[in-house]
Parts: sequence; structure tokens; C-alpha cells
Amino acid sequence: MQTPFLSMIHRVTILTLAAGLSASMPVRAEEAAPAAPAASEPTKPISDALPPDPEADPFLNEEHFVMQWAVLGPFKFAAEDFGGGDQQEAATHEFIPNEADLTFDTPAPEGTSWIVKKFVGEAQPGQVNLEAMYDGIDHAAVYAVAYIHCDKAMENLTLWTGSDDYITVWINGKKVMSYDAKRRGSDWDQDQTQGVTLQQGENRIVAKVVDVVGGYDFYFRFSNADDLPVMIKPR
Ligand SMILES: [Ca+2]
Ligand SMILES: [Ca+2]
Repeated sequence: MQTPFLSMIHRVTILTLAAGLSASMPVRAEEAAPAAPAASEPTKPISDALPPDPEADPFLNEEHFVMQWAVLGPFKFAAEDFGGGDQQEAATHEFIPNEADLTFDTPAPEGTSWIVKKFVGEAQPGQVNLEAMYDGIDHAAVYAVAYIHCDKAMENLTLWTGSDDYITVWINGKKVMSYDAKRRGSDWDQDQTQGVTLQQGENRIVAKVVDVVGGYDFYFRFSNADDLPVMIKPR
């Protein structure tokens, strides 16, 4: 979304340089300044949720986790904010107004940006590594947004989350879980939330993930009533 502005600066810079050159060299500005290639806009991250395949590999792998996210951040705070220490209040702080209604079309506030990425688990399958993405950041929050498409409604699912440190999840604007008890290292399946529904068509997932210090990542998957993992296929 910054592309038009950036490419305008790029163009102006090139044209200015070209104007300087043209004083001494017979070069037409149009020839010296080919149009900058348009940077690709981040596209809305959509994945398809498919019913569990009973014949599939029973061990968890990358296909069982939501790995494609649009991440809005970072929202930085200070070590002494939110009472210091484990800073649990950061987990319930709204870093952007109406966080439950956040969509990929929400403009990024100053100092933040949207990054769309298909993550690859580094520590183990399913890890969405924000510490690596933000170069070892501490005292920060992000909102990770994903759109999950279902051909048919999927009811009575269990949502399995893990996080370093805190995580809150909204599905279609409704809060379904929050972990804000204590700083922790992450693993998959740390939190179990039963009775989750994915509706037919598009589902908007918003996960707020907060880091105090140290590692910063999360895990996100669903299973059905038979405890078989829902398959997630990024488009
Ligand atoms: Ca960190
Ligand atoms: Ca941490």
C-alpha cells in the first residue's frame, strides 16, 4: 500500500538525476528514466480448510497449521509499560482501535506495516516465527490476520494454539480464546479451545501476539471432533 508513494519518490529521484545529467549529456529524460517496475502489492492471505483425511500421515506437519498470515506491526511498548515484569496487561491492551474488527484492508498506523508471508516452521512444523521476522524484537505486539475459506461449515472444532508470549484470538469478530497468564516459551497445542465453528465461505482470523522478551512466535491449528487435524491449504 506504500507502493504508489515509494515509486513516486523513486521516479522523482531518477528524473532529478536525469535532469542533472542532461545538462552535460544529450540524453532525453524519458530514455534515461525507464518506468520503475511496480512492486507487487501484498495480497490478501487466503487458505482453504479441508476436512481431515483419515488416510493421511497421523503426525502433525506443516499442512495442519495456518502458515499464511498478513502481519500488522510491530506495535512497540516500553519495558516499564503495563506494570513491568511479565507485562500481562499488554495482552489485553488494544494497540489499534476495534482490534476484533481488524481486516487486511485496515490502514497500517504510522510506524507499522502489513507483511504477508507464508511462514515455514523453523523450530518445528507450524512455528510462525515473529522473532526472526522482526530481527530479535522485544516489547512488541502484532496482529496476524488470516482468511480461511470453507466449502461447508465446520462445527465443533478444537482450536489448538501455542505462543511466546501471549496470544488472543478472534474468529469472525468474536473472541474465542486468550492466554495472558505468564510469560512462556512456545510449543504447539499449549492451549485447547473447544466448540469452535468455521462458517461456510470466508472466515476472518485475527491473532494478537505479544512478546515481552526472548523468543516470539506462535502456533495455530484446528482439529475436528474425532481429534483429527483439519488440513489447511494456502492459495
Ligand atoms: Ca523477542
Ligand atoms: Ca518471549
